Amino acid sequence: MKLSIILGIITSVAFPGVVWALPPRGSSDPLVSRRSAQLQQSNPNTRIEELQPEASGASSNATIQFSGNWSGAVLVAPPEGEIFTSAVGTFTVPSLVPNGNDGAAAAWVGIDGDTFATAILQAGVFFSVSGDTVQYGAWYEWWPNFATDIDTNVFPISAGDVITVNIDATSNSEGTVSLINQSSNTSFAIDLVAPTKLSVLGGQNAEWIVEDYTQNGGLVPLADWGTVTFVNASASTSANNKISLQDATIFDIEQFNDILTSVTIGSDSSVAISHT
Ligand SMILES: *[C@@H]1O[C@H](CO)[C@@H](O)[C@H](O)[C@H]1NC(C)=O
Ligand SMILES: *[C@@H]1O[C@H](CO)[C@@H](O)[C@H](O)[C@H]1NC(C)=O
Ligand SMILES: *[C@@H]1O[C@H](CO)[C@@H](O)[C@H](O)[C@H]1NC(C)=O
Ligand SMILES: *[C@@H]1O[C@H](CO)[C@@H](O)[C@H](O)[C@H]1NC(C)=O
Ligand SMILES: CC(=O)N[C@H]1CO[C@H](CO)[C@@H](O)[C@@H]1O
Repeated sequence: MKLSIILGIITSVAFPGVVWALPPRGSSDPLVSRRSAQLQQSNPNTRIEELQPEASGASSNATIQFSGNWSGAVLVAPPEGEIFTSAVGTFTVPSLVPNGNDGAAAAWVGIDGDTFATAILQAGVFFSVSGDTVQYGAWYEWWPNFATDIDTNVFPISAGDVITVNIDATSNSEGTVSLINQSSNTSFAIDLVAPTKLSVLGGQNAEWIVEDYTQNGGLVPLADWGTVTFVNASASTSANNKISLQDATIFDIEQFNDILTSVTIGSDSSVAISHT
């Protein structure tokens, strides 16, 4: 489904359902409205170029950078002469608690969208808190399309579900994304095509991310998701090489000079992404 909305290079987000016009404090308007009524989009990485490694609590030799939107691990280039053709990772859906601070975020696995900024093939799970309501849902997106939410009657998501996301590019303009619920051994898969000629994949980046996504063109307030840890994470290339997270670049979300996340590469196949 292509929504015919002309996007600037960087605008909306992939997740159905949260418009974030911030009401005045004390207003009873929900900060996070029903996702299904909104246009959500996961976007390319907005890198913040200055490096502040001392602020990051680096626990490995991974390079740390800051982003307005992305926290997590990015393989920023495939081996010479190869391209990334798949990325996989497994995470447990975090349990969000209504705490008076409405917000949302999305955990996903994808190909491209960092240094290669004209396409992203991705899928994952969003989580949002609005008042007393916590919502979870799975989605997929080939940027610059908006996110498509997967019907929760078909693939319901709950806190504690162990979800494996597989992203497979079968060509630069075709791919398959799948989500597997390890808790019940059920799955959802769909074939996608590049939404435009300009959004073919480059296979230059592979990533495991928790994102501050956009809704109706504005960033959602970031929810406190605690920690999302991707495990069994790796990418594969056109030469059938399996690439670990060993040399991934770490991104932390920085907004208004505040560093909002803490990211740690725990092993060559895992990355823990915490809201701080
Ligand atoms: C970082 O790199 C140095 C030098 O290559 C190495 O001795 C050290 O073990 C590395 N540390 C980690 C945490 O990987
Ligand atoms: C995953 O499995 C658990 C346990 O059976 C179930 O509660 C949950 O709704 C399932 N989620 C999906 C997305 O199928
Ligand atoms: C999970 O489902 C797949 C496909 O339906 C099946 O082949 C596999 O045996 C199942 N695994 C378990 C542990 O039930
Ligand atoms: C990670 O992979 C190992 C080996 O295939 C498997 O035993 C384990 O269950 C996986 N972990 C998760 C959380 O899927
Ligand atoms: C694509 C997108 O939404 N980019 C946003 C990332 O975050 C910064 C602020 O931290 C916004 O200014 C960008 O618009």
